[in-house]
Amino acid sequence: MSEYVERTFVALKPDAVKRGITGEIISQIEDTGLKIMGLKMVQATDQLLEQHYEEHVDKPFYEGLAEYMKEGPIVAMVVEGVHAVENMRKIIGDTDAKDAHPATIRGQYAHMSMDHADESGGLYRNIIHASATAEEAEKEVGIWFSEDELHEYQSSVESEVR
Ligand code: 3AN
Repeated sequence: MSEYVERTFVALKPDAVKRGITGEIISQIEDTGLKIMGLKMVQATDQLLEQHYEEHVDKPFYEGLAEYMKEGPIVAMVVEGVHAVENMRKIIGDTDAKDAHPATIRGQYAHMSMDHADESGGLYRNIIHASATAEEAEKEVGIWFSEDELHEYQSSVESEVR
């Protein structure tokens, strides 16, 4: 496999599931040609979140972040494609929805700012997560998926390239 073909972990967070916009978001990801290799609905637990957000566990916002991520189920996905990590990060947009370009998923479906959420003691909801680096992607795919939940097949886009 080409070194440029990567897998990344994507989570449609509880606010996306509750708002009923997971289908629209998945469509947008599929429209780019990126391939879904795994997809399931999961209720996050403290144990999963402590592994996933290992670098944030001691931060002041962690408690609120964990509360938000447990508000309902998430839709967890593994997405594969050429430069999938970088492509997915571009598609989702900046972490702070107020800075996210309007064409990105966070820009389309969220507007809240982290400063406002922090100041008002509210939860900061931003719709979607995608791994930031290839190393983070490998770790996160391993936390949320087992090998037998990932499906190998050739997408139409891949047949076009070859
Ligand atoms: P990303 O999810 O874009 O990689 P990270 O890793 O910096 O962003 O942060 C992980 C998650 O933690 C964010 N998606 C956001 O929900 C939450 N978060 C980060 N910083 C703050 C903050 N200052 N206040 C509230 N939530 C935050």
